[in-house]
Amino acid sequence: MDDKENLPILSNSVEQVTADLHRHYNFTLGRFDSDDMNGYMMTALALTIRDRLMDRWRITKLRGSRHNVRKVMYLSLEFLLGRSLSNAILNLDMEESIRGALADFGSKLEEIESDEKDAGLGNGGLGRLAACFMDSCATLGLPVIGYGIRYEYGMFHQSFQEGRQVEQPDHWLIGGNPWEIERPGHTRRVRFYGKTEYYNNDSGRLCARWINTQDVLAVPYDMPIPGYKNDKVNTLRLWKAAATDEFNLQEFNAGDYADAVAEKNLAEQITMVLYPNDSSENGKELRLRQQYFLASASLQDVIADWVMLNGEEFNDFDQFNCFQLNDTHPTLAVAELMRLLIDDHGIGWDEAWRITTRTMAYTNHTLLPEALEKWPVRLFRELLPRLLDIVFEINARFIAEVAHRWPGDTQRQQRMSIIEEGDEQYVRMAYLAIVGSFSVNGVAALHSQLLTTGLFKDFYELWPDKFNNKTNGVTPRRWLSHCNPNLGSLLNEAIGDGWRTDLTELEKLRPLADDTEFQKRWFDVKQRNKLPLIERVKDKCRVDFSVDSLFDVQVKRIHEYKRQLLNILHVIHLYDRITRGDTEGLVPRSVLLGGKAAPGYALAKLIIKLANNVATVVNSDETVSPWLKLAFLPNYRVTSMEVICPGTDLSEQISTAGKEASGTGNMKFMMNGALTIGTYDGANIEILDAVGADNFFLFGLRVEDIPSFRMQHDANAIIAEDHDLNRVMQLLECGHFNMFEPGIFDPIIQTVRNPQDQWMVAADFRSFIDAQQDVNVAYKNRSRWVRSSILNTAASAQFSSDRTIAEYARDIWKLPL
Ligand code: 26W
Repeated sequence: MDDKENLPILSNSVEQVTADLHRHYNFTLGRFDSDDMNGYMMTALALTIRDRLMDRWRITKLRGSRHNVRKVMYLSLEFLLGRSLSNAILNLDMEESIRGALADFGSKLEEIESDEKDAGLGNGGLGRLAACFMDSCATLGLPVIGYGIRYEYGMFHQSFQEGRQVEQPDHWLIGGNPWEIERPGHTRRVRFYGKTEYYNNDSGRLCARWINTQDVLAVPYDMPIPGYKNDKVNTLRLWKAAATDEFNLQEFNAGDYADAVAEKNLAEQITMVLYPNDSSENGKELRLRQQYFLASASLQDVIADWVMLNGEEFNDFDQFNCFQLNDTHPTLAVAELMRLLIDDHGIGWDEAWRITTRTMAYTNHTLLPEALEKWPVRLFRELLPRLLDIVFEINARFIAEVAHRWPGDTQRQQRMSIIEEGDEQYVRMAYLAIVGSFSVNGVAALHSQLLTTGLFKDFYELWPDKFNNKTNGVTPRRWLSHCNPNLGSLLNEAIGDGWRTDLTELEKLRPLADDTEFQKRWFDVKQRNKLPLIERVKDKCRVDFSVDSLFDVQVKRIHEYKRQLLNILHVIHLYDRITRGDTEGLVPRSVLLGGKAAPGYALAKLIIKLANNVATVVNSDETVSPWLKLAFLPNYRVTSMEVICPGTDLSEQISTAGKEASGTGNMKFMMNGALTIGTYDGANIEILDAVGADNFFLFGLRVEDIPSFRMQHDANAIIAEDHDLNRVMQLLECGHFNMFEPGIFDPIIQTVRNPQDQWMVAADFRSFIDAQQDVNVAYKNRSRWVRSSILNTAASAQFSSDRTIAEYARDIWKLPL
């Protein structure tokens, strides 16, 4: 076996790369001329790089599939990969040879890279985190396999019509995906509907089987995940749904051949589209089907490999396998593993439960009650009858355990039950995940603490040792090396290049923070990084940002708790000051917003409309525009952030305290030298601790202040007493930003004035404005600002996903590093 692991790896010489590029362009793709070259060139280049991944991939797989290697499966409904080309070039260290080869075609690497579509198989933070984790696992050489869904349509494309969001389908696979390898030989069969039948097996034991099912095939497509310059390539396996061949035989026989074939669509619908909700569950059956499809196909895949190596001996399955559940979305894996072990492999309940609860681990990503998944029992029973039996049995045994621990406390039993009772019964997915897992983690210190004192308090009392924190991180390869080459070169000159794999090396910047010469070079890099961002904003928004202004940026999904509205109120306040001639102490600012609203979230969409209307008024007023510009960048995605974060001065992380589980954009900005204006929430707290209060603009209520503040204050009184806020509300209420669209912003005005406003917009306004004033003061003192910027990058090491993954490996996965 060993010599197979040392096959020659293809050469990276310019000559060899040029030859491969020609071969793929002319032969693989059948291109004879150079018209319309770029799209094809991108594919040819991807295939040339993929060739070099293949040997490394095969060897990594070979080593990972030996019977004595413990491995982890990262189960996620979302992997927000963005582009792969530039990442692969960086990780394989191929830039020089590729530039050389492309020169032969008269092509530029940057142009070719821009032809690659984003793989937008995720909504936002949770999906992008999964992608950063995959990069870190490969770079740390850990045997971690990603399992997800190959959505035909990813996150929708956003554009604006009269300032309103318009959604268009994202058919990202059109033109082909050069990275994926279809593996039909590993197809699995996933069952739906039907019913449970009980029977006595040969030894007279009562057994269950799931019969009369309607089956769907799961076909895997593998994407290579290269580690950084370490010859490791991990696998992301994405499942596509396909119809079985025995579909609708009756119709076939009745002569309805065409209709029967058309019915294939029903099966194939499962993987057609990513649900674009990132904070509220809409209870659609198709979503439940997606979840089961992923869980079942992935578990069957792992078990098939296990049986091949170990036969029907599952005793130490848990010693070699661990499943990390990315939020509750893949939680059916708990019940599905029970079903596979019991029904298909003849294992008894107790042993199956021991194995399951030692292999599953669950990560929670949100405290918002409306985002907690629960499925109607009625729907569950129809779609997955055998799984529901198992969930009921898990719950019965669990409730017995609770009753044993707290005798007579029936209220607690009801509170903790996996089944929510009421007019309609529901399965509470988070509770199923907790009961079925040996580890439950939150994604930042505050968030993990709020889980144990709030949402999951009862469970924490029962099993304190299950709960732990793993603060999120982001990959420094994409979010520093790749996206900010200007800063990368400066870092290399100043502290050497060890930071690329060991981000703690950035600490070496600290002594340079006061060096005037170094400050000047740092500032120059930031100014240079603003230029491509200025270009993009001009191209997409028709707004001119000045390179000499402060770049103030908030990009993320649009949600009330993230408070884009508070940001807009600040812009209106600045507009009001400037039009009154009160520019004392101001610095010229360019405010950039970006992000998608869930298509069904009316208020979030209205916030986009408001931002666009305010932008039109602000940008067209000649007295205002030297001081203030506002732009809303359409179709914000991974690739946009790669241009945005290097050029940003000020990062807006202004969620209502206790609502943002972690945030990861905050980390990308910090790493690239932006200062944060933020609330005491999520990972902001850890960023503040790392960088120090002098280098962070903290404002707003804290979680513990909110309940008592609510009792004593109401939004209307706050507005009446705050002169500035009062003027802002007047501008909104008199229709200044919607002259020809009377009343359209009333719902927004009502939320700000609502005494029950959950998001505390009016309550935090004054504190926010004051912190923004501190920003102005700080930015005027260039040396002070640049010093802070350097210190932010210097302190960002702990927000590398390499650190996060090392902690998962050590504490949860028990993988040797
Ligand atoms: C069921 C609908 C749905 C879909 C997605 C509900 C909730 C989600 C996600 C949990 C939302 C999400 O992306 N959460 C974000 O996860 C990031 C990674 O941990 C955190 O940094 C963000 O704070 C958190 O909002």
